[in-house]
Amino acid sequence: MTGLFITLEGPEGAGKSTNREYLAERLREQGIDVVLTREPGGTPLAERIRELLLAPSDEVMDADTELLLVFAARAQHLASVIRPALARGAVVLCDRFTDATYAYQGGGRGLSVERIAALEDFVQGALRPDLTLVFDLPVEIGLARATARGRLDRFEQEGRAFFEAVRSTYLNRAAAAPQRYRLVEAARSLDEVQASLDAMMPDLLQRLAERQHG
Ligand code: T5A
Repeated sequence: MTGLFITLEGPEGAGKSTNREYLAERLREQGIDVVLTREPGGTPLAERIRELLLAPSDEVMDADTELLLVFAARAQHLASVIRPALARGAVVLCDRFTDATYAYQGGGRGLSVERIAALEDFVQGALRPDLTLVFDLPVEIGLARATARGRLDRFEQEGRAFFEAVRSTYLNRAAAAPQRYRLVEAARSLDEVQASLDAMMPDLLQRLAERQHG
């Protein structure tokens, strides 16, 4: 694998999608092959699983069903998009990945870390992101941004305690492995957030060069 796998994480409305586009532009300016993708989703089949996960429904989805659907979509995404892109040397910028499973199904739903880790090993083998940007902001600001956009999906209909647990899971994971995670203070203006992403660019380029030249 000569590419670089970068994931963007954080609660609802943190600005992951907006800044994923921005980072992709900055990298493409340098002539880098960039693949933009997202989870759950990223392939036609995985996007169908996304619809099942996000659509509000009268039938309560069991937490284990949710966990297995997330990893089923991920298996397809890895096989069809992520692994081939990394093999040809691209930078993969992925909006959410397995940290979201630890945050939402672990922190939010209360499933055990061991159960998630077992599926992570089964589906991903040794593959983990090279770098994870955690967009952090107070829950009420993120929910206000998501709400301003319109109809809420199944996750966005959860209560505040759920999102506080999501946020603290992200922060704890980032604190436990500082070499892999970078915290981005996402409550600031978009210009300020993007200036902090610009400041990370030399590190990203160096990591990619090291990967490609051994
Ligand atoms: N999920 C996912 C799991 O439960 N387990 C898993 O394993 C995975 C992979 C996916 C859902 O699936 C769950 C988690 C999620 O609930 P999603 O739509 O992909 O849903 O994720 P969301 O976080 O809901 O996406 P959002 O679009 O709400 O959040 P983003 O991408 O963080 O935010 P973005 O960029 O779309 O911005 C939201 C709004 O805020 C504005 C933007 O213009 C936009 O209007 N904004 C700012 N405004 C002011 N200042 C800034 N700095 C701003 N940055 C963005």
